[in-house]
Amino acid sequence: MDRQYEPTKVELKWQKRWADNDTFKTADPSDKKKFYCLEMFPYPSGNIHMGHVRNYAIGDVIARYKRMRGFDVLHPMGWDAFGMPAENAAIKSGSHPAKWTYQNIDHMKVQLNRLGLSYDWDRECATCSPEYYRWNQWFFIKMYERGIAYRKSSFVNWCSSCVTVLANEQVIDGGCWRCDTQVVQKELDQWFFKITDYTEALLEGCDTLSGWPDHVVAMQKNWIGKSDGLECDFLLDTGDTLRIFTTRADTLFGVTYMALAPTHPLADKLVEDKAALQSVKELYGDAERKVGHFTGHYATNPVNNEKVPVYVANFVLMEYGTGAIMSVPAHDQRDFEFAKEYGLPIRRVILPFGTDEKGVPDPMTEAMEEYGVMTDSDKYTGLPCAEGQIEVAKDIEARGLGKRVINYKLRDWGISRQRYWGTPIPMVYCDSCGVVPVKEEDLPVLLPEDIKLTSTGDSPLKDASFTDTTCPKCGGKARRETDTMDTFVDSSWYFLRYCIEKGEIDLTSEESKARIARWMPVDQYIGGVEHAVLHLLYSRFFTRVLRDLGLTEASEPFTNLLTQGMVTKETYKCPTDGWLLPEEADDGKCSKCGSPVDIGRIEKMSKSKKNVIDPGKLINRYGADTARLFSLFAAPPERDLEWSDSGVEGAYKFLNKLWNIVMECKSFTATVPSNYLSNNFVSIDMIPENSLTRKVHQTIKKVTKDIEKDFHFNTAIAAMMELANELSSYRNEFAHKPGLELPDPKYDFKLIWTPARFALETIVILLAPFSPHIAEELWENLGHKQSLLDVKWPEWDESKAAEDEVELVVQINGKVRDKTLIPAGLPDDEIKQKALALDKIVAATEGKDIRKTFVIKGRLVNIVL
Ligand code: ANZ
Ligand code: ZN
Repeated sequence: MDRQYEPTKVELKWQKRWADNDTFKTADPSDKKKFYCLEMFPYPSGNIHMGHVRNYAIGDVIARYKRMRGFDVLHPMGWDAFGMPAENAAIKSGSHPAKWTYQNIDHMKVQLNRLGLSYDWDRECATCSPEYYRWNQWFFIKMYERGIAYRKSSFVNWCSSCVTVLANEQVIDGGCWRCDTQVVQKELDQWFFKITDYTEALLEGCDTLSGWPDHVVAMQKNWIGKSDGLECDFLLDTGDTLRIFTTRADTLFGVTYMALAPTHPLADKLVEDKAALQSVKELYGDAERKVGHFTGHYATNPVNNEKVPVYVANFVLMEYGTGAIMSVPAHDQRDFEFAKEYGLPIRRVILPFGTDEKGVPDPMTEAMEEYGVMTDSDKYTGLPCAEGQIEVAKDIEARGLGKRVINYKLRDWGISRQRYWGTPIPMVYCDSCGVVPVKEEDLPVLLPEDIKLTSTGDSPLKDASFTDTTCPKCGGKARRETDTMDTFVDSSWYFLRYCIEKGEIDLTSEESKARIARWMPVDQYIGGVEHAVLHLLYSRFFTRVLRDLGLTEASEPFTNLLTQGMVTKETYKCPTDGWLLPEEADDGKCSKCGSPVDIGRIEKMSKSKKNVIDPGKLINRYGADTARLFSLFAAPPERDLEWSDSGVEGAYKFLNKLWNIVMECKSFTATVPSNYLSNNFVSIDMIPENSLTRKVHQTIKKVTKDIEKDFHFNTAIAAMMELANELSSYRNEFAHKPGLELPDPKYDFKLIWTPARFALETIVILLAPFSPHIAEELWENLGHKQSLLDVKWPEWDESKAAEDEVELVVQINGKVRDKTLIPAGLPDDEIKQKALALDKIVAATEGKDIRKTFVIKGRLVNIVL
């Protein structure tokens, strides 16, 4: 190949070679140790973006590295292919969602391959294919048989523009996450998965997730939301009892009103003004606005017999606790805001630890939610909250007015969607038999292809050609369910699908189970933190359900989780014209209106903010190896990565430099013994030791440890860059000088060039997981035939990595006074002696009292006078 580094040429050559040789095919079955490396699969929107590049580059380094470490690696990729955008695009363009989706898949697959990602495409799956969603349906029926899938009428978040139900997290500031339309509550018959059967198991499982980031585990726990509390009865003036749930029994003396969910069974009875009740219902669960309505009735507080007014309020949820609360505005912020709005009294019953009444602000400006000491609470006054809670709860229990209970925030998973492009729910409604599941042998229930989508959004599945069917039980006339499944169902088990090659599969066969048993759980999962709650929780739930169905032995799907940060970039914003492209903000002025532009706010890359970089353009200009290297070098994986043109240039320069050194040195170093020619053909001990070999050992150590410890690729790459620098000064030092001809005959050839060869080969191997194409090309140029993926990862020798001498810095009272070289690895007291014996130090300390001497990491002595 040419002297000049031409990334495109090199990359296409190796991509073809890898494909021709089936290099990334999973070794399966085999008895080596397995490593399952998985990145979250993309929605096939049409083009990959920089977030994908980053996510998949990280995964690819791990997959390649593990393979070089001797593991059988499973590294698959597929498509999260059902969902709304396909439908919307199809409505716009008049084509079919399937066509749109499969075209996008084809295109994105080319883009992913252009990055040189080591996927075994024999495991590819698209969730919209019947062979895939058939299993969604099969799981559904099994879950229905076990009571885990069930139907109930419930209020749902409804977006009238997308014509669909939204999950709570898809409602942002009261609007739809996709189109911002105001979300309303609508009552519908819906299918649910009873994830609450697994609440405790999912919570306990959190404690086994030691390979997950702490904050993600915390988010899982918070979502499950276990709380210990008290259910307590209040007597109403109507004679009914109102049971409430509280986690703060210690605040019972501070109750100034009661509140019911508008959908509470008593609400209809208590509220006369139905229109008022309806208007509270309409804002049910709205986090922004707290509204309510006085029922005209009173309740009696069991601890002090006080009569307090009863309200219906939109912030009280029917799905949690008992659907009714006692309100303590002094100590609950929601209650506080509501009390202010409706002019209700606020009564403090908790004081901060260590203060008395005079020390706290009065009137209160916000609720005091922290624990403290009970006050104004009869015989409990003076008790700390935690203790008081138990005492009050015990007494209420003893009086038969309630019981201590545990509550969870986790709700059952509503999976019905009133959309076309999803998995049909395999159920049939028969007038005589009721709700009947489709027979297993009739699966899959195919999504009809020949349909018309309209922007009015009514599902085309409502058409008779789909709905009319016969009852699986009695054979009579029946109707099919027209809802499709939430696409989170698809992504809750795709990692099991990959354990088996693509095509029609039978997950229940012994062969399939053996494959799943071999590969599960996923050893390393990598994806965006935006999926930290639902996708991961649903996957954990599904894995347990499938375990209970006997398909897998795993309870937890993902042993280790890496959540990578966002890719961000500077933005330009004009006060009148909004976000601008960089070229529209030249010299700080908006090219449209001339106003000064707000330059530099760093935002997540997004089309709407006009700060995206197209990976395709980046690759065309610099190559995939540079794109990968930059996105791995610019920040540690879990942190946000800020785009920088100079960072990309830097990565490109490094690859060029390495290319040039290898091309220059390959011929004359070819005659020296190689450590790697055929995997440790020459023993490492035969390499003469000098400063360069030491640097090589140090680099192997640093790169390996950085990869192993939290995947700190950025510092690993920095170490390789240092080695490249050292290698190039070494070359210059021993070159025949004028014109830098290599090598200078006056030096012992073997002694000088064997270490150089060792360094060249090592750096190329170390680079292989990061920038694999250039690494393979250089490796081949160094005379090797084997793909780097099958070369063993190098080992370092601790003694050869040790510095002979280190520089010791000596400080007096924090100021540097002297420096000296000392042998590496001296014990601290010898280092102290050496420091104190230095002339300058002797002079500076003479006649003074040395109070303390510290030795820090064998490199720094601080003397305190
Ligand atoms: C009185 C009280 C006083 C409360 C106080 C809190 C602080 P967690 O911890 O999240 O479980 N609550 C109970 N049921 C509710 C429902 N259906 N809808 C809305 N809010 C409800 O929250 C439990 C607390 O949330 C309960 O304790 C109750 O308010 C409220 F100083 O009762 B608390
Ligand atoms: Zn029937």
